[in-house]
Amino acid sequence: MIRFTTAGESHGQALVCILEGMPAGIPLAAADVDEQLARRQQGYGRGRRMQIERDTVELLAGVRAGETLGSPIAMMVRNRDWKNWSEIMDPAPHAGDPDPRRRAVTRVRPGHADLAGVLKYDRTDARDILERASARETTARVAAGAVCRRFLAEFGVRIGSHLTHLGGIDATRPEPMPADINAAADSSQLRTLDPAAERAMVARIDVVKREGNTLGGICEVVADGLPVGLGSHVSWDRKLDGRIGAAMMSIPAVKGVEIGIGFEAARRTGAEVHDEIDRERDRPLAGNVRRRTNRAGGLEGGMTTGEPLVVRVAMKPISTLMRPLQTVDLATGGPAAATAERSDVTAAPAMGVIAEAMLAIVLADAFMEKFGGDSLNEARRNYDGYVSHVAARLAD
Ligand code: EPS
Repeated sequence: MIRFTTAGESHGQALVCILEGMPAGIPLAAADVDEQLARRQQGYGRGRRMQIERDTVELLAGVRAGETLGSPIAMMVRNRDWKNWSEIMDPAPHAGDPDPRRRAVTRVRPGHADLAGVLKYDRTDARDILERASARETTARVAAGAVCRRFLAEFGVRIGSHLTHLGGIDATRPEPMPADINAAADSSQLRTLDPAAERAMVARIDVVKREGNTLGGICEVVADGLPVGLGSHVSWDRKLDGRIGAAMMSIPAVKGVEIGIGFEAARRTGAEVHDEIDRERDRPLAGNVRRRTNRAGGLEGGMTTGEPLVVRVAMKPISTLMRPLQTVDLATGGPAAATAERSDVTAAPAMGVIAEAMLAIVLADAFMEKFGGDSLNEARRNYDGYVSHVAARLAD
C-alpha cells in the first residue's frame, strides 16, 4: 500500500525521500516534519556532526496548500556539512588535483558495512560504502514517518518511545506510563523516563567517551489508539509482527526486536504469558473487551488487539571507535588500526525516534490495507464503518 524510498549520502548534498500511497487531504506542513527531524537530532552522546546540522525539510511534491494530493510526496533535507565535503563527494568525473580520493578509507572498521561493502561492490575506497551505510540516512526515514504519523493522528493514533537501557544500565519503566510518553521523554537528554538511571547513563557515556569507545541501548516504542484487526493471520507476509520486525531490523545497528514481553515469554508457562480477557464496555476499538495484562504487546495472531502496541528495539554500539580495533588495511594488505572518523559515543536515544518513524510507516500501511481510500475522507468513512461494527459486538 505504502512505498517509500530514500537516497542520499551522509556528506552528499542532501537526503531525499519519495513516499507513495498516502491518500489526498491529509493536513501537512513542513513544520510537522521538522518537529520530528529535530527530535531525531537530540540526545546526549552525539558527536560534532549534530552541531553542524539543523535538519529542515523542503516539500518538493505531493503537497499543496497544506494538504497532501494523493500523489507521491517528495521531500529533501539538505546536508549543511556538504560545503566541507563538496570536493570529496563531487559527483563529476575528477582526475588529478584536488584528488577526491584523498580521504580514502582502507582500514575497514569491524562491525561496519565497510569490508563486506567494498568486496561486494568492487570498490577500493570504503567511503563509497560508508557514506550510504551511515545512519544519516535515517533522517529521510523520519521525514517519511512524519507524514505517516500525521495521517495516523487523524485517527487518534499516538506513537511515542523512551530509552529503557543504555550500555549496561537499565531504566525503570514508570507505572503507570505517562499518557504522553514523548512529552516526558523528549525533555530528558537521553529520552529516558527514569532520572536516576539517566544520571548513571550520562556518567557512563562520559567515561566511555574518554576511553574512545561506544555504547548501544534499547528503546521501547508504544503506539496507542489502534483499532483491533490491523494486519492479518492469513498469510506470513500480512502478519503485523513480521512487518514491524523487518522495519525495525532495517534500522542501522539494530540487532534485536521484541514485541510485548518478547524473549521472556519463552521462559514462562502459558498461564504466565497469555493475557486474560474481560468484557468491558466503552472500549469500541478493542471490541468492548480489556486484557488484564498486555504481555502480548498489543498483537495476537499477527493482528492488533486494540491494546497498546509495545515494541522494544536493541541497538549495538556504534562501530566507529576513536580507540580503534584491529583490522586489515585493504591498501597494504597488512594489519592496521581501523579508521577512526568523527563519530557519536551513542545514538540510542535517536534510534527511538527512528523506530517511531518506522512503526508509523508500517501502521499507516496496515491502515491503508484495511481501510483503503484515495482520500482521507474515504479512509475515514471506511474506518468509521468498521469501528462502529466492532463496537456493536459485546456492546450490552
Ligand atoms: C555516522 C557518523 C556521524 C554521525 C552520523 C552517522 O557523522 P559524521 O561522520 O559526519 O561525523 O553523526 O549521523 C548523522 C549524521 C545523523 O544525522 O544521524 C555514521 O557513520 O553512521
